[in-house]
Amino acid sequence: MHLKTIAAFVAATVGVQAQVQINEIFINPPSTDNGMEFIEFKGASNQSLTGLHLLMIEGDGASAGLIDVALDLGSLSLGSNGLLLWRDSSTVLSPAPASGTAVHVADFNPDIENGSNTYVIVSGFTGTAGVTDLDTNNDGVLDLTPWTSVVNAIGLIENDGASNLGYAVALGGISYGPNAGFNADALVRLANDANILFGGDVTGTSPGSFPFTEATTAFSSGSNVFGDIVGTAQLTPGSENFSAVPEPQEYAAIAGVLALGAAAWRRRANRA
Ligand SMILES: [Ca+2]
Ligand SMILES: [Ca+2]
Ligand SMILES: [Ca+2]
Ligand SMILES: [Ca+2]
Repeated sequence: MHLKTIAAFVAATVGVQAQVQINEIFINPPSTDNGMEFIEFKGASNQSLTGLHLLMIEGDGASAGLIDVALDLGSLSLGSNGLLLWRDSSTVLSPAPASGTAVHVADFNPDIENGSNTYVIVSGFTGTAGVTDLDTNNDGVLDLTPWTSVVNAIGLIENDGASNLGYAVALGGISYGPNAGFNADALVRLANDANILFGGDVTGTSPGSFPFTEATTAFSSGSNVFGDIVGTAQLTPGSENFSAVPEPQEYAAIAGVLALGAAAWRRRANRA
């Protein structure tokens, strides 16, 4: 096959939609949800979301597996900067979305549910929100998959001790929690590592800003802590997320610098 043909074949097979991610979600704003909840999507510049839905799958107790919400993304596109912000109100936001971001305003009805939930982008969805139960026996394993393919998935599992199920990992995504200290108000993919889902509690009132407040915020794939970003990291509805490095890696980097310094000192000492 000619190289150009291979490239076209790969593009057609993979599809640009494979790149769309749930980049940030404000699940549980302080006080009332209205005017503050949002979901941010990230992908290619001006990418069409034709054929895609965002599903919110219940993870709590006897309702586990129920598709609570199915947002039809089909008429939407990402902005020139690859971001789409779906928010529930047109009120002012601070910080304001980036100029290249596509902004879609439509209330979440119901509001984005707090608690254990899986958020997944699928193509070819054929289920019914409020009706279709994907986990008929509530064992954490999906029994139905009424879609053609899964594009992206994240999940939050809360720490209330009751039955809390998540489906994100089984769908190829990442799951956050449970965290012993708190249930995250918001989830953010780090700008410097999209495989790290950062979560924490935030403070603030409409129109923002919404800085993270927890000193013990952790990420999904381990017990790493980001205490040093508290006070600087905040939600970025419609603009690029913040970057952060988990503290164990910072310690490793510091240890590396110290080792280099010690080696240099030894070299100097040896010359003396
Ligand atoms: Ca909410
Ligand atoms: Ca099941
Ligand atoms: Ca069920
Ligand atoms: Ca953002």
